[in-house]
Amino acid sequence: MANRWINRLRDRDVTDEGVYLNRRQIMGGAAAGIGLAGLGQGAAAQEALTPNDYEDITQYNNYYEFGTDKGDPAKYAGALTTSPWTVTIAGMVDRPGDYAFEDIMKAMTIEERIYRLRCVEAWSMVVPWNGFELADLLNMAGVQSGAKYVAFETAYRPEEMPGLRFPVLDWPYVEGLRLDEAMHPLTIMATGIYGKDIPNQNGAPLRLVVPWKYGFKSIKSVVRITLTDKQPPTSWNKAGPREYGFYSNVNPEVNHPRWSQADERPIGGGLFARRVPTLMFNGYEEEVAHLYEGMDLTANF
Ligand SMILES: Nc1nc2c(c(=O)[nH]1)N[C@H]1C(S)=C(S)[C@@H](COP(=O)(O)O)O[C@H]1N2
Ligand SMILES: [Mo]
Repeated sequence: MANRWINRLRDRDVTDEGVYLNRRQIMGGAAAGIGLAGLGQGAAAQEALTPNDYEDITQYNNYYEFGTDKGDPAKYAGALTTSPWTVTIAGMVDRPGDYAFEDIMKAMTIEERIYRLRCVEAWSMVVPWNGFELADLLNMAGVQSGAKYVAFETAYRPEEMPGLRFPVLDWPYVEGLRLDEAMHPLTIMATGIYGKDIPNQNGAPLRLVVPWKYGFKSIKSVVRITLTDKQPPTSWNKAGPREYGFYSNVNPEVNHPRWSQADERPIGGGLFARRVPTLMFNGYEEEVAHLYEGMDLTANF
């Protein structure tokens, strides 16, 4: 299954890939292109991933604070003021406080990670993110021993976010991870795409990316991170608890109550693009399956 996926991605337009490889050479040492070299099949699969076009990644978005159509975020998210930006780190940490985005960037190592993004709506993309490991940020704040979960919150700006007028979700958008998921080396805070600052519609100036979970876990434009000993509420789970669980790991064997999760539609493949099989943990099974050992993934969906 993994091979079919890789081959299909390689069949895509080589022009964009050529431009991209060229850019990677320009970026030199900063662009390793491989998140976890040497971690077996997952890393091998990742090396072979061909990213979607910049166009696809930045014009087809989910960011409901700016509207529910896929084109709305690109149209309206420009209104979001992303500088200055402060991330409040609170709860069970040794060094709580308001961290300026620039200070975070100075302290972090920016890497490139080419990850699959699989939306719960059954479409997918491959995105070349730039960002840093969330673990590095959490360690900077000093996680206390009793902490078990990490809660995240998106900016709440009614004057800049037209979508907040509609009660689609209980705003602000909130998400959460178990601490071991948050500390996993695949989990990043993305600050760029294709080597440029991340566009507003993709979650500027920094957004979570958890590649083995459905896209809605990857919360955008984060203003608050709270370490806690209780499982935090999450926006989609509050909106539809039977449809969206806390874990929301990509799993082709656990269907959404209203549609199959066995396969997906890669964005950028054109109108008649074939669907491709969805991979367990979105292709990151080797890296993350151990986090869920002994858990019933149907009950903990
Ligand atoms: N704050 C916020 N974060 C969000 C969303 C949102 O509506 N609001 N949508 C989520 C969903 S459903 C997906 S699939 C991804 C999409 O990320 P992208 O637009 O960068 O592809 O962002 C996630 N993060
Ligand atoms: Mo999504």
